[in-house]
Formats: sequence, structure tokens, C-alpha cells
Amino acid sequence: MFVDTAKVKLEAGKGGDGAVSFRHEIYIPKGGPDGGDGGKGGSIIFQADKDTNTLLDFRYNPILKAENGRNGAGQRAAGRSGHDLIVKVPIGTVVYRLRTGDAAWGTPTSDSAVGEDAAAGPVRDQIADLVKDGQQAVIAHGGDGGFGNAHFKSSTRQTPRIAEVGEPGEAFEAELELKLLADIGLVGLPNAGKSTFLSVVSNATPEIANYPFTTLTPQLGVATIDGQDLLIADIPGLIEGASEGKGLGHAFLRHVDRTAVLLHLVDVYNDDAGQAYQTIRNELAKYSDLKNRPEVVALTKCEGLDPEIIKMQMSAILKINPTAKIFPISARAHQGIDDLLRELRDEILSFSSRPSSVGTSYAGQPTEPSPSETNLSVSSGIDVATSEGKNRSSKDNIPSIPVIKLSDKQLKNTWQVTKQDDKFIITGEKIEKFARRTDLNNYASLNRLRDIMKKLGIRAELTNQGATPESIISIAGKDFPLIEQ
Ligand SMILES: Nc1nc2c(ncn2[C@@H]2O[C@H](COP(=O)(O)OP(=O)(O)OP(=O)(O)O)[C@@H](O)[C@H]2O)c(=O)[nH]1
Ligand SMILES: [Mg+2]
Repeated sequence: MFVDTAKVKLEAGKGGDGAVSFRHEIYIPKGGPDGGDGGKGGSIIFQADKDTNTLLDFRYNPILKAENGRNGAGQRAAGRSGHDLIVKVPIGTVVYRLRTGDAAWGTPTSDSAVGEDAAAGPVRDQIADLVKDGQQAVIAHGGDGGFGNAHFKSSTRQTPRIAEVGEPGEAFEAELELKLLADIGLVGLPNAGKSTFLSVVSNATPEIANYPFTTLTPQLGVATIDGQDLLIADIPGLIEGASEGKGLGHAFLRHVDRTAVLLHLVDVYNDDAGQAYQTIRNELAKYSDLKNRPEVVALTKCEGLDPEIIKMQMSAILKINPTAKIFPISARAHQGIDDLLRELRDEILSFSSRPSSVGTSYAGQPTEPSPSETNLSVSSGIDVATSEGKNRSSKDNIPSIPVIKLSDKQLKNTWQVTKQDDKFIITGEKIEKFARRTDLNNYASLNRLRDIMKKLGIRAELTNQGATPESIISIAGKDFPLIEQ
């Protein structure tokens, strides 16, 4: 079964806790601290795999967990790191992190939910697009292990009883979407001859039959013309109202969303080829910006047909779109196929150097690695990026306003205090990381966190905002009083 969308819950491994331990050796009466560090939690890594072609597995197995790191032990023994979980996904899988604002699941991202639209459901942030066989992306990071007490020895602190707890691994819900990567997308009414065309020009063996909706799942095939490979995606036929869910709906259009050019097949035996053409154009217009995608039209099943009929059908299409490029073909009799493939190849190449193509969703992935080295979308993708660069440089004459940016390190140190009911919520990369690693049940650890708050200036701000010693402070979901009661 072909499944091209899935929702999964991800839970990367927790880091192991650091140990509190002291050396006990026979001739060393007062051994120093020797608690080892906890191991790192395993991460969840997705890997594009050419032999995987559906997201079906995720429907059966919607929770992915990586192994936790082990705790540290005495004699400076570090805990073993948790194994990463490598998950194979089809090439063309796009991963979105869902931001539901639901604190019950996962750690919400610390940045504010820009553009959140309650009516439209959770906001999706694209976090990976796996377009090349073997390409990997860390989707959920494992937590760091906590330091053992051996780390906390100093001249003033000879017997530290502090160890950090391991950080939790990232946990969140993700949506996966398979968007096939191809140079050419086949569109047309059911029975137009799309799969037959694919079977004739490529090595693919799609199902073909004389009834509508033969093709139920997208298919890929590679055609070769003059030594160049063209990757073609065949999708189920569209009908009027597909965008409202009629027929098989227009959900499959996502598989031609990343193609450089559409091949629109129109059956010459239609009563009115113009109307058939218009129906599909209307449906394409309702799906993102596919109506602006370069298009070539093939009038199919033309073998042995009266040239007058072919001409009549071509002019019916030209009436709808006077600039349409129409090729009469017959897949069955192998007529007009090579000329059509050459035109498609030229379209792909010119698409790649067309500045106006920047900003289409296809061009939205310009710097991603290509699906295959020989595939023409290689040049499409990379050249699009270049043309965008050219556009930018033409604007270089405009005097630019200097923007002062914080360094990465400064950004990590920044924090914010917000009052929510009776609690003071503190956010900030560095302070949250420390808090996650603090064992609230360990008095010495908690006081270390309070020290760090003081050093970063948070304590002063809390007092400014009216915090009292009993006030509850909340950092990274951990609550404790400002001063030990
Ligand atoms: N005479 C003739 N028949 C053709 C030609 N190409 C396709 N057909 C026939 O048209 C019918 C439909 O072909 P398919 O390739 O399955 O059509 P499709 O567009 O993939 O249809 P769906 O998958 O249902 O959307 C089949 O009976 C094919 O044999 C052709 O060049 N000449
Ligand atoms: Mg078909």
C-alpha cells in the first residue's frame, strides 16, 4: 500500500545522569570525587533510502524512540551513550515539526509561535527535506549526559556532592509528507494515456487499462533522450472537482509539485479536447502555483487518425490557451515521442535559467542536493539558486542599513523573564539547558542553578519584577522557589 503522509511522535533518548561518588582506596584516606558523566541520549535520524517508497510503516508504528544514555558511575566511569535510531524514509520525504502549543506533549520550541493560526490547526515548521539516497538528517536530538561530581572539584570545593541529571531528549510530533522528485509530472483526465506514455518511454511498468482510475498510486520512471535522463512522475487522473475531493482528489498533485515541467495529456478522442484541457487547468489552478508551471501538451492516441480531426482538436486547445505547445503523439505506435521528449528536456533546461521561476514552490528548494546526478532537475535546482543570486546582486546599489547582530554565544546567554499568574517563567537557551540538567532533589545542584541565575543577572531582574524569596520560578518545566525555604 502506498501511503504518502504520516504523523509520528518522536522521542529522542534522555542523557544519562552524572554520578556522585568518592574514591575509596585502601591507602588513600580521603579520595577525591570520582563520579563519571552520564552518556548522551540517542538521536532520531532519518535517512533517505531508494528502496523505501512508502510511508506506510509509520502508520503502524507512529511512535519512534531512541535509546537513553546510561548513568555515570564511580571511578570516573562514563555511562554508555544511547544508540541513535536510524529510520529509513523514501527519497522526497519532507519532515515538519508540529507546534501545537500543547505542553502535554513534548518540549515546545522556545521561539514564539510566529504566525500561529488557531483555525488552521498546528503550525508546521519544515525541518528536513530528504532528497538524495543515503542523505541523513537528525530529526530529534538526544539529550546531553549530566556531568558527574568529578567535574565539580575546585580548590574551594573538595568534596562536591553535585552531579547533573541528563537532559531529556527532544520530543515532539512530526508530520511526514512524501513529495516525489521528478523533472516531469504527468497530468490529465483519467484514461488520457498517462501510464501508457510512461510505460513506453521508461522502464516503469504501470498498470494500464481502458477504464478511469487505473492508476491509484504515483509511479516514477526514467526516460532517456539523447543520453540525458528525465525523471517522470505519473499520478492518478484528475477530474472536475478534484480539489473538492472528487475522484481520487487532488492530493496526489503534491507529487508533481516539485517537477520542473508538467506534461498535460489530452485524449484526442474527447468530444471537445478544449474542454478536457480546461477542466484540468482549472484543477491545477486550485493547487498552489501549479498553473504557472511550464507545461507541454500531448494529444494522445493519434495513430491512424484523420489529420483534420487532430488539427481540429489542437485548435480547440489553442482557443483556451493560444500559447499552448501541443504535440500529437501515439504511445502505442511510438509516434511523436522523441520530439516530445526533446521539447520537455528543453523546457526543463530553460526553466532552470528563468529568473521568473524563482519563488515557485519547485524553486523553493534550490540549494537542496539533487535526486540523482544524471537527472536534469540537478541543473534546474542549482541554476535557480544562481538566478536568485543574480537578482539579489542587481539590488546591491541600494545602500544597506547596518544590522547589529548578537553573536551565537551572546544569543545563547540571553534570557527573558515573564510573569504568569504567580509564577516567574524564565526562558533562554543557556539557562534552560542548565535547568534541564539540574536535579531538583539535590540541594547542592539546585543551589548551583540559583548561582548561575545570579551570575547571568536573572536574579536582579526577578527582584525588579517583584519576586519574593517564596516566589516560584519555572525554567524548562522545572519549578522551584527562588530561595530555599
Ligand atoms: N489507441 C491508443 N490507445 C491508447 C494509447 N495510449 C493509451 N491508450 C489506451 O488508453 C487507455 C487508458 O490508458 P492509461 O495509460 O491507463 O490511461 P491513464 O491516463 O493512465 O488513466 P488513469 O490511470 O485511469 O488516470 C488504455 O486502454 C490504453 O491502452 C495510444 O497511443 N493509442
Ligand atoms: Mg494511469
